[in-house]
Amino acid sequence: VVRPFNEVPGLWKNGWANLYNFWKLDGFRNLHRLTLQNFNTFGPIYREKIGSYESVNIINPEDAAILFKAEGHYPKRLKVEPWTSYRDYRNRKYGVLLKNGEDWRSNRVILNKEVISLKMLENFVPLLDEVGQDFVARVHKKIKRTGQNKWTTDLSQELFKYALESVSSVLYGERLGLMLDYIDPEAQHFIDCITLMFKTTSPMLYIPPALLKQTGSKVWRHHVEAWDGIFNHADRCIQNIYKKLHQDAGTPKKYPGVLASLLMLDKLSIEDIKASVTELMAGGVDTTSITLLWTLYELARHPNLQEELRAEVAAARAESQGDLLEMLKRIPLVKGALKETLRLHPVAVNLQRYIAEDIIIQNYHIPAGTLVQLGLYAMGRHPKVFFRPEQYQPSRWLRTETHYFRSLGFGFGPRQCLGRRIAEAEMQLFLIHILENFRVEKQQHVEVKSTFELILVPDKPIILTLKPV
Ligand code: HEM
Ligand code: 2DC
Repeated sequence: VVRPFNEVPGLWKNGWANLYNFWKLDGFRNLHRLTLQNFNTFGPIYREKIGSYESVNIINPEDAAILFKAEGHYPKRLKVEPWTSYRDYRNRKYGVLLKNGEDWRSNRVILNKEVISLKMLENFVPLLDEVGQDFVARVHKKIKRTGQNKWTTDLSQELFKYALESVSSVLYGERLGLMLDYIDPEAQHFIDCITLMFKTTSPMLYIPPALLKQTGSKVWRHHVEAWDGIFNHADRCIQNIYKKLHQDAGTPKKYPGVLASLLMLDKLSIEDIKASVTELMAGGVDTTSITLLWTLYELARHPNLQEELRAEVAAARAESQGDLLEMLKRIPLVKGALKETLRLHPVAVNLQRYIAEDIIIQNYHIPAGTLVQLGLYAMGRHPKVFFRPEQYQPSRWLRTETHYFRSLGFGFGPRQCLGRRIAEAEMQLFLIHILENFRVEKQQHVEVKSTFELILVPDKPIILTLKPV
């Protein structure tokens, strides 16, 4: 017999007391570990209330399947209030990230064709490959300058620039020039603003921003400054393309980028286009760069695996005879490595939906409208879901063991990550170029863990050494 919602285990009766405890445990930075602990305490389903943020949390792939079957026609995630508040405050439109209902769907359908359809990969890959080549050239130059035939560094800043250059080249069809020695201080400021925006979001997740605004809090002020920086720079990039499009009318010969395509298509209002392109630009920096940094870290810790990947890439290069799209079809282990990175170091600690209909999970009745969260970080490390979860093993994704609702790093269904194809191609091409050119080594034995800053980021700098192969 099905048990009622009120019997779901967990701490959900006193949200404000829970918020206080959460704060004492430094929960703002440990959300992923606290979630793991909660699953250990309460089992595969628990109910939670922190401040005014109420949720049901699940961990099993089979339960994830039930959740996503109940997401309805207009899948809705947790509303990240600091983000919507900023837009309301500055009178800016929501893009696809923050829209809901029919407004979201109609925008998303049009954006899907230009951003996530497989057809567009043909256009994106040559642009992204060029950025990858420039990254490699830049590293070779750095290595020369050290005079030691190697370069030891914290690559995160370089990867931020690589990611911004990549996503910009796809969005605008032209290069920003971030792989050069001199970089535009405005672009650097944009990068810093994104990091600050994420960092200032997490402390406000559980406290209504209206409250923070009233108290004139420092976090809210910094959050506003960060988004201002993001929007100002994106506005300039967008204006620049908009003007050019008017100057040289007529149909362009080569692919003009996502923004120009959307403008020419003329199906979304300019304000809607601007809002979503800004989100794509901002969403495309820390996500892929940090995933790549974790991947390099894992490759440095597993030299044999690194050689295996290098061999796969070499074979794929030879067999595809210059056809990059063909080459990307021949690197299953590289793709497995990226899945493995997202399993152990997911960008998003959880996926969540307000369910559209009643469901039964773990024999508990959960009413429509409830916020249900799948603990992605917890699932990736659960021994009942993944055999020897602590081991970084890209080959597990090639084997026949079930992958059913286990590879969810980009979310699921019509509301999944809009930047997924860009992110995947960008990361695969990066790894191809790195593996063809450098051996990646780590310095000493340092164990790096994750910190929650809305997305999961390394808790200390990752120092790596690159040597020409
Ligand atoms: C949404 C992960 C890169 C733009 C999401 C979601 C996840 C995610 C988990 C929520 C999906 C859901 O609720 O089902 C990632 C990961 C990335 C990545 C792991 C890289 C490793 C990117 C990039 C862009 C981007 C490069 C932009 C080019 C977006 C946008 C949404 C989104 C706009 C909101 C889509 C909507 O609400 O309709 N991403 N992302 N992401 N991501 Fe990404
Ligand atoms: C963070 O409890 C933890 O892709 C919260 O590219 C629930 C939550 C809600 C929304 C998630 C967020 C978490 C993590 C970061 C995500 C975000 C939705 C989109 C965003 C997953 C899991 C991200 C990084 C986007 C960011 C786009 C940019 C314009 C801000």
